[in-house]
Amino acid sequence: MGGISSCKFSFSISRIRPGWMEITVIRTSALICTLVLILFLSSCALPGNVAPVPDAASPTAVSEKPSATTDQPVVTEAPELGSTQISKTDGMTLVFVPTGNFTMGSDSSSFANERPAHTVFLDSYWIDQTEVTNAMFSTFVDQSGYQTDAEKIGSSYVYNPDSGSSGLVQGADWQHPLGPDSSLLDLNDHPVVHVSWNDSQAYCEWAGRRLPTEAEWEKAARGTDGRTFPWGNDFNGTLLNSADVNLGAGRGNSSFDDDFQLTSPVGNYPLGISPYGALDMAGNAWEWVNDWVDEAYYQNPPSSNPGGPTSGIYHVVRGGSWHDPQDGQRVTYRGWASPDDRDITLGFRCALSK
Ligand SMILES: [Ca+2]
Ligand SMILES: [Ca+2]
Repeated sequence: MGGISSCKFSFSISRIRPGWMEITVIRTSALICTLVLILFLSSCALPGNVAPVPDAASPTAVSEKPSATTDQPVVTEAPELGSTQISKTDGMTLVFVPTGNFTMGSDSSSFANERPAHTVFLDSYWIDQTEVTNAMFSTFVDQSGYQTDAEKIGSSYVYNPDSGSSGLVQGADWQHPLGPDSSLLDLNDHPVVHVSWNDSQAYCEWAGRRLPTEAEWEKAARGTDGRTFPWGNDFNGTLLNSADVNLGAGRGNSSFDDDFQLTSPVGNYPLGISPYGALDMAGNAWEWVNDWVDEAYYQNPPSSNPGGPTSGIYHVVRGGSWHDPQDGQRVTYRGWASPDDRDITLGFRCALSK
């Protein structure tokens, strides 16, 4: 696929395209859950902070719940809504998504690839609270010697705020997000970008996790009440990093100021939290999921734990980015890209079955 310049929908920076896909319908006391999660998460891990990498003595993957009386974590036997754990490998906080049905897709979407809405059952799982950061990816590369596709190919797609267009830049990669003269200075807690599906898969495997399926991604973003955005049904440009007044070239939505032109620190918008406590599910970086693209599969998927098509040409990307306006930030919106595609909007998060 081509790069940013060849996208098929006007607001995407990359070859990410809108799609075809499924729906989610959720019901829950989502508002109450969200408020509880906000209070809990704001007391421990989130806003704008990357969870520190624990030392060797730190427990791994401990299911924790906040205590009503002491605010101290209490170990529970069985994880439940609100449970978190911290990866010993990369320090990522994971949030728990309980077993059950949700509604995937949207009958009201103008994009055929999001239709029809259908009920999907998923076993419980964990998903990263935020996108994987540059600091985390640096640890991965330091320990593994991994070289990304952008580094092997020698280029990636970068956005030019002055022109509002994007193009292939020689020497652009995850360590040089704006080109060879740029660096990760002050970007340690921003999502790693310029990473391909191949790179994302390799990271998650190193971390002892895996890429989420498309269904897992959507449930984690949406919960069970069929909402349009992680926080509810109405768009609010202060709850995420999207194409706001800072985007440049008059291309963003001047009604909102989210403080960032490009990526923002992960977890920077705690009020944009999903029903399960995940952040940046809308905006900041696009996120690779494991699934290949296959419209027939989407329109007639297994009703239980769909693992995605067995083969394909493109992989699905979800959630929109700092470069995309409101419509691309919907939880049902589907983009796609080739496994080695990469650009300054593309990142990922991982998931864990148990
Ligand atoms: Ca922005
Ligand atoms: Ca995101």
